[in-house]
Amino acid sequence: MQKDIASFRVKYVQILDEKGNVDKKLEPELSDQELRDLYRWMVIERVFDNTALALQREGRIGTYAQSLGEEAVHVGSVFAASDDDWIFPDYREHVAFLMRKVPVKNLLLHWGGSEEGMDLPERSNIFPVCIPVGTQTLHGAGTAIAFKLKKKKFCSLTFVGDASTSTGDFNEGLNFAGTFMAPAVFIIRNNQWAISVPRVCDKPDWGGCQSRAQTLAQKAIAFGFDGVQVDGNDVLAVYSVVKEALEKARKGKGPTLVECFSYRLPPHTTADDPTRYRDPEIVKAWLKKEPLARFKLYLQKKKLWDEKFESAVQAEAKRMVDQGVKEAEDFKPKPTDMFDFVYEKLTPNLSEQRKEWLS
Ligand SMILES: Cc1ncc(C[n+]2csc(CCOP(=O)(O)OP(=O)(O)O)c2C)c(N)n1
Ligand SMILES: [Mg+2]
Repeated sequence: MQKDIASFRVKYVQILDEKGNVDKKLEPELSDQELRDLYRWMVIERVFDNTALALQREGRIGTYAQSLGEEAVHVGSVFAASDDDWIFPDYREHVAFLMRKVPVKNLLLHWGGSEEGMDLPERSNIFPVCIPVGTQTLHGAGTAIAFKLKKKKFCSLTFVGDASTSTGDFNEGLNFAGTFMAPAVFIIRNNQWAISVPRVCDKPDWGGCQSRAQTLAQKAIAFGFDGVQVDGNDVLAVYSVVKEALEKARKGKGPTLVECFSYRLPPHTTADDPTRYRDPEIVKAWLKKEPLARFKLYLQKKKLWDEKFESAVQAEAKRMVDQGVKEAEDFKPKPTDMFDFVYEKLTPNLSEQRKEWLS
């Protein structure tokens, strides 16, 4: 006897197309102020990103990972969360920190190599930048399980890249979240690259790619919960899907995996040269789909955007970022910190180096 015993479908959601046309049936109920705020945060991230890139080029911070083109994923998701929900970022969601009232100074200290930057303000409810790929999934899943055990109505919101979905930690985290029906939402920033490794396998019989799975959203099915793919360059779609996932989680209906389909426009980091492994024509085509331009067209059609608004938002972003640059550069870390906060007890050679430094 033979029969099908399981089948599944994966939904794709887009609300705003590339020309800024909206699908009226799916348009979220957001006030004019909230819509303008979504745009404002995306501009702030872009201004921060351009400034951080310039600082890196001038040797004023270290290696930096740009967020250009992924703003809708970051802003749409965090905007959908309540302030009590905890955020578990990886390393590209700069604006998530700013939306949680972490000063620009902190981010620049972190990217400048001073861990004081990740000493985050009370009540920001966001974990520090996570460089080890995928490990934050465990923190997000564990925290959601803790919220459930403590009968709190809070959720966790975890960001991972497409590469994270191949790690053991990601799969273990999702499995635990599923078994405990944890109030957890996992956001995959599928920017289609993991440094030089493409997301999709285009060779019939050999690796060199992230996963042969048709979508990354479908990975949720294996753990017994929903996976949705969203146009990651459409801030309204990201917001709506994440909002619904958080409401579902808060009602005790378990986790959701949201795959945001976007594209990494810049190099992986300032230490990467993508011209060695990808076609610049494809990058150009994706640049036309970037999230700010599309959302601006939508706001224009709703008469919520004009030059005056743009200038005010740009000026606010510049003020905020410039102040952060000044504060970060005024901060003078103690060089001895590199000895004092790595090991509990200094090894003999480090002890010697510390003495040498001080002499
Ligand atoms: C556990 C672990 N293995 C390897 C690395 C090296 N590494 C840094 S970023 C990266 C690729 C990440 O790609 P993705 O998750 O798609 O995020 P993206 O950089 O594209 O935003 C790798 C392999 C790491 N940081 N952590
Ligand atoms: Mg990636």
